[in-house]
Amino acid sequence: MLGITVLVVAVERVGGFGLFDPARGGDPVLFQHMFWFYSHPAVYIMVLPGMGVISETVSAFSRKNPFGYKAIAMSSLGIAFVGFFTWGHHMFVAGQSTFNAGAFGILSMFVGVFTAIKVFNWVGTMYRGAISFRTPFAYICGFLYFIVFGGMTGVALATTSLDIHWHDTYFVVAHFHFIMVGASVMAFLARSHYWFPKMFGKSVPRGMGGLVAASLIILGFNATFIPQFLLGNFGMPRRYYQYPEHFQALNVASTAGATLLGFGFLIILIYLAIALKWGSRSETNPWRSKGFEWLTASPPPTHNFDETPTITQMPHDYRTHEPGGVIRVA
Ligand SMILES: [Cu+2]
Repeated sequence: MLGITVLVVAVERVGGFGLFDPARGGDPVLFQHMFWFYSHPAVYIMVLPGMGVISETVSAFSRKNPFGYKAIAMSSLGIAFVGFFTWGHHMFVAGQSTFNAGAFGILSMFVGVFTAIKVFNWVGTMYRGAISFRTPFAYICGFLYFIVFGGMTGVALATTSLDIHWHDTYFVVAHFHFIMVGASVMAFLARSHYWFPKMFGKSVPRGMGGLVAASLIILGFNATFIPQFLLGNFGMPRRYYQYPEHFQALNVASTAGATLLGFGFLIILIYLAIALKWGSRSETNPWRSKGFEWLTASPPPTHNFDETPTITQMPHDYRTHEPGGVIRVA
């Protein structure tokens, strides 16, 4: 879709045809349709792998089989499918009919329903699990918070009457970042800590660095984007760098939050770089995970396995007792 759109723009500009340009008899709303038909599902390119990563990580750090595994898997397919029929929610004020707006609004809310199914099952996986509070678990909690907050503001934005007020304001920017940066980056951080020993054969440091960085990132993120929800609701449009005096305080708060966020990432970079250079060697499976990737050495040799491994358990089967692990299954 993106390729076709770029091609049509090129044909219009080089050939002088009027396809999108209203001055030449084209339709600019057609450009919006083509752009959002691609750009809405594009969000899921980033957040669906994050959801998959969290499903695995929740299971590993609760030492329990994922609760409602099939529901988690099917709701991913549901999001991927319905995501192709929601693009019109970006165009509620582009002269859409009431019927179209209502249909796009309801279809968009289905994404919220599928996400809620996942959240319920992730929390169900944690329930009565033997939770280990290592750094990745902090990011799992952050992820759950951001996806719930971001998801609920998404359902609100899919409501046409509310969207007319919030359209093209900072409210949309804040909602988008809660999902894209909040949820996706939390999943990325959870899994980069989790796979760090797998990738480099070095332990993730157990010091305070992980907790301090996670707190700075989660607090900083809220301080950055909650003021933007407020600014949007007060009517500050997006993509403007000048604004009336009374928006100043909230914009400064947002910048301060972004600074905290930056320091959080800096701390992670520093302690991971130190661990890489001077850290202790990690054991083969430091998290006692049942994932198949942990059956080989860390880091894995080029050929992965010396011989074909015999798989005796499913990758999330935490029912069996392992030395040193307290396993409780609901
Ligand atoms: Cu969208």
